[in-house]
Amino acid sequence: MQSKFPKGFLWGGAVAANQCEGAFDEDGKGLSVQDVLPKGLRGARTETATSENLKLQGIDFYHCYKEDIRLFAEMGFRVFRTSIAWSRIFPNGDDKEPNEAGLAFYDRLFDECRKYGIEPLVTLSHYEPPLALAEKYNGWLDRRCIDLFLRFAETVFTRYKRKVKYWLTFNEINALLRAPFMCAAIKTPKEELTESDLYTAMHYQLVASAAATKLCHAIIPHSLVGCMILGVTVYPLTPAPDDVIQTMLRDRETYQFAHVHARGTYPSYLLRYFEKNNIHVDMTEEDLKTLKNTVDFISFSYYSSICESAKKNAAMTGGNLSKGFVNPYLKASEWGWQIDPAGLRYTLSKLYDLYGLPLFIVENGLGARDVLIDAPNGEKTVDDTYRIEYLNAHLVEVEKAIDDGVAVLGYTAWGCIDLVSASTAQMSKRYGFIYVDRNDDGSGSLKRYKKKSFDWYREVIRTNGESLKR
Ligand code: BGP
Repeated sequence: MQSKFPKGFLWGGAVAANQCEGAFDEDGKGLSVQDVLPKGLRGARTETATSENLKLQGIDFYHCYKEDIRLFAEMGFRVFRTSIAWSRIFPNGDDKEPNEAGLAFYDRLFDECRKYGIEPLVTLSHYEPPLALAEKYNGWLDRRCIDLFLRFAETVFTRYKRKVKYWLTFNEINALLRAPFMCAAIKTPKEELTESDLYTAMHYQLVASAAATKLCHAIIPHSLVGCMILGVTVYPLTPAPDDVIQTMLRDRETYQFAHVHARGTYPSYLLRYFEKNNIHVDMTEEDLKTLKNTVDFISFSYYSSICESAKKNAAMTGGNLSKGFVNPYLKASEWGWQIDPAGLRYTLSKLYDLYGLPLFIVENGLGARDVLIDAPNGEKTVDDTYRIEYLNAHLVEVEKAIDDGVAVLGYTAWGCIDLVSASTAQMSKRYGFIYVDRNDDGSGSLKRYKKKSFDWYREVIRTNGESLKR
């Protein structure tokens, strides 16, 4: 069958600085919130960075990036999504001057990408605000974080204006309401935060996102800026109207964020929610003007779907930050994330119907326990047929959405090289086309091996999707 993927479709892979770079205190880098979260997003924070945190070393991408990008180029990547660790550039978040060694690292990294014709797609904030912002400001509960973020954004836009065209502001911005320390460096325990606190922090990030979008367009006229949403896809558990209404309400928790970014205003249901619940958000006239700087595209992560119900007595499942009810029609990954390729088509179509902006799938993939085996050429490899099946099925659904008329800019498979998991901080939850020899106890040579999916993805990219099994 002839591929429906448009010419120039941006095929590639995605990582985040804190999950792969390591070198957590090298070349002047300050600590980020991730450096004190050794058990992942649900675990408790420690007072300072401890050696049990696998992220401190990551997969040593900070030193191995040349080898890794060469492997991405071998697969034919046209885009590589990563984040700039804010604390490499502004170690305390509020430093007057940026750290030149940190800036120089990303120069080298982006140059290496461009050498192979790979477009960098850069996330400004991927769950890694400087820890000092938590200590000194209580993070994004403080309005001054908007300006500090813009100082960071302006610095990197100016520095990389000839190297980076595609930018994302906040990774999975809607996660802030559930993980305020990790997303927004808010030190106060979540149980002690009021809804006014949480929505005020969210509002500050939305204003910062819009202001950064404006700034980016001014500094890099040909740039394209996107928001990034945790694409929680929700179905009613049954056709009971109460379940359908519950699903609609749950959907709004996700879509409200895309709405502000795409339309430049708060949706009326959210403003009413504030009013009815006595939620006071520190919102100025100036802020509302700033929000009018809307994004060029919407990006999102998609791993699974969940169900909603008005009755609260069914079995629960879900991804990192998205608990819901088990869908009896779907199987799940080893970590209980239900696998639903058609849900990706559904999500793409829904977002496009609502906002009409181009979409970018910037995370998708299967976390699995891979087993290293001997390869015929004397090397080692992984027979990850299960991953190929997962990715193939999802890409076929992306193609159907494109065929339906949805504008999709590209697809970056999550964790294209094995990295440390965000939710569990495990190394053994692997997503990559490239195996990294590192274990949960920190042992391993860090050597890279191509998995079976490596050749499979190379062929998908080479044929612009034609080789997919339909
Ligand atoms: C998303 C995050 C990523 C990534 C991914 C997979 O929510 O943006 O950083 O880690 O989920 O999750 P995990 O690593 O927990 O398997």
